[in-house]
Amino acid sequence: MRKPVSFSGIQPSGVLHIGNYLGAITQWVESQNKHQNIFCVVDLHAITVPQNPKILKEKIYEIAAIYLAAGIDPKESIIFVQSQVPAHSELAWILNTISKMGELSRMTQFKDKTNKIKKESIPAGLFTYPTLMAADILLYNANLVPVGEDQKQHVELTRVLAQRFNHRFGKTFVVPEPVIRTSGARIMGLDNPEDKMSKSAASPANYIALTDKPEVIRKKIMRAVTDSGTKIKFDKKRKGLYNLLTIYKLFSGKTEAQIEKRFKGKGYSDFKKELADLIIKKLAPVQKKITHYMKNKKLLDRILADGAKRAEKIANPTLKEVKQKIGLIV
Ligand code: ATP
Ligand code: LTN
Repeated sequence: MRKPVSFSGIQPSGVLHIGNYLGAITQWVESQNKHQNIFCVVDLHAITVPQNPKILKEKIYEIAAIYLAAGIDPKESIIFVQSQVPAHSELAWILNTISKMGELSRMTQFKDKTNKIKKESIPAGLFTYPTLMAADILLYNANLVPVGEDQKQHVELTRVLAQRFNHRFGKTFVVPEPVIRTSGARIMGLDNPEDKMSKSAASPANYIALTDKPEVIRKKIMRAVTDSGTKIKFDKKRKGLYNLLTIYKLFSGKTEAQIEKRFKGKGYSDFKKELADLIIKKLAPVQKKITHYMKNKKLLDRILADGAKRAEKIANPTLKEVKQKIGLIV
């Protein structure tokens, strides 16, 4: 039987942190034999807000390097850059013609990203961002779209557009399902355990970037917000400590009971020191691989070119069918 197709994308902007790693990337690696996975570096989405061209280029490579370093096998999965497969832009344009101003205006990400901008200055690309995301997903007839809660609304809109197109022009697209992780890790900010760890956080003290150096990791963990308690226990009410213990649990693979036993009678400082050591140790091989790929741009170029070629084999026939159905000459 054909494996379900899973499509996900990460924008090459900001820094990837251990929240993204533990909450998303490691799950994707684990699902490699269950799904046909397609991982996209969505550079055309990143430019919906101003980017420095030199930094953007490095970030595009870095996301690809992180996918690979985390263990995504480019032979099993497809890893590619969105702008290298022109079908994305073409289908996005066609989907724009069946999208409504009303539904795009209702997207909460659009509202959040534009609430401080004067209406006449809002970049049109921010407004049509979701139609490009719909194109990403629909080109591959993806069944599953693993995303964070904040992206659920965009996947819902993708479903609406797929259904609208199918209704008007005949069955063409698979209607995808969002996959939102409900159990497991939602890593919280180190400086504020009330909110999730986020790459758009105001301060770098909020997160541990996958590329943070050992001394930076140690400093950030030692300074992480906890409470005035003393016992090392998994207690959801003690949010800061609970978050650090969760990070320990995910990186160590130990059970909560094992961890509580290990730190019985020990203080926060001992625990934090061990946690920092553990993160440093677990990230070291990943970081080494990221550096390896970043120093070998030619290798990355080759992997990405191969990924784009394989992506086009799926995307181009879908685009062709779409063009035929709407009456274009192909
Ligand atoms: P931002 O906060 O700027 O929106 P982000 O750090 O949430 O960015 P995304 O690109 O939105 O990053 O998320 C990429 C993936 O990482 C998503 O699947 C999302 O669910 C996951 N993720 C992001 N932050 C966390 C977190 N703190 N804990 C667990 N998973 C996370
Ligand atoms: N908008 C998403 C990134 C993204 C995506 C996609 C995710 C672009 N296209 C297609 C899943 C499927 C974000 O900002 N996290």
